[in-house]
Amino acid sequence: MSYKIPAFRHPNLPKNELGYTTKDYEGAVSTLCAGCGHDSISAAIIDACFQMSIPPHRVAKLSGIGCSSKTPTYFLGNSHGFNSVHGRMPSVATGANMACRDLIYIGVSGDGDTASIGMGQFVHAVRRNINMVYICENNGVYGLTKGQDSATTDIGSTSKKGEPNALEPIDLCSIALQLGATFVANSFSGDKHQLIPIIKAAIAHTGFAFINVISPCVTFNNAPGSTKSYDYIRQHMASTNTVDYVPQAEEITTDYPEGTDEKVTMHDGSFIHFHKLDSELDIHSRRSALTRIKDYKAEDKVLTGILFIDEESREIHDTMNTTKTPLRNLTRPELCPGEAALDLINNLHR
Ligand SMILES: Cc1ncc(C[n+]2csc(CCOP(=O)(O)OP(=O)(O)O)c2C)c(N)n1
Ligand code: SF4
Ligand SMILES: [Mg+2]
Repeated sequence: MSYKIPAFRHPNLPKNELGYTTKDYEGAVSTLCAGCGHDSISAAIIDACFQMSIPPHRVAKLSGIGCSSKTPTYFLGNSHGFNSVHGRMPSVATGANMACRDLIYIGVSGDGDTASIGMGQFVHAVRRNINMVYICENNGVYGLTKGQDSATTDIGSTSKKGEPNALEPIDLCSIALQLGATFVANSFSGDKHQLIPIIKAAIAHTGFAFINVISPCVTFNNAPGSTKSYDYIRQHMASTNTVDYVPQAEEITTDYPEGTDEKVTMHDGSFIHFHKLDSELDIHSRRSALTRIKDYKAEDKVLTGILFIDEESREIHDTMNTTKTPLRNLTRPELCPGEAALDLINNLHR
């Protein structure tokens, strides 16, 4: 049986600055299991893009393979998309971004896709500071292939039919921080009030923005012994901060309380306003973020929120001094400047 999203929507749905409603940011109907955390993340991406009034044709969605990697079909149906090979999303995103820097790149991956087969690709996308949002929908399990433990499964955690996991997990936020990621956040699919502003901030960030989202797999990893279940995360989640994303030129009407508040200005003039719940966390310090992740883990807590931002981030195009023109728009004389230019280069090497 095939399903279709009904075309009818309430006529008074709110519109954004472009005159679009959330319907213009939706995709095909999801075929994931009912209650899967990944669907909530898709909904958060839809809301974030709608609220930021992003023209859908300016977004390119990329993914690998997995239930998580299927999700770009379920959001932003009017955007560009490329569903690649297991673990290969970062290289496809890198190539697309190098060829055209004008688009907003949203990569979606899973914990298997990122922390196992795709780890080699992930680390280089971080290191190169590719200007993209990278969302790892982390359920601590290989959902699509029916529930094997992944590299992010905690020690002692049990999936539906498995034995307690014996191996140390990989903490992707810590890895991203150590490799120099310029934006790192951790969140939970069941907390859209936290996740939506984080996604908006990540889109506004210049450079590689990594968001690890704990996203329970209701079919294979929502059992009482699992540390990635809805119950476990709700009981062990601790937020570092609450975040407001304030677009450039928007009037500031919110009355922010003094004290543990902080304003971070983004390259485009928009800013993120933090209300810090953990006064020990300095969001400009990698060391502070790494220490706090460990501290909370030792107390059996999952630290969520934006953990680190580098306001001075230089994305790869700035570092490599590449052309601002998308490659498809370069003309023949620009690509092939002639014999005199070639002679000049050759003479430099003589
Ligand atoms: C090269 C290759 N190896 C293995 C597979 C089988 N495979 C498909 S999805 C997957 C794991 C998916 O896990 P994850 O990335 O965590 O996504 P989830 O389904 O949990 O969202 C594997 C091993 C594959 N498709 N391609
Ligand atoms: S198997 Fe798990 S990850 Fe895959 S759609 Fe179902 S609940 Fe989601
Ligand atoms: Mg997974």
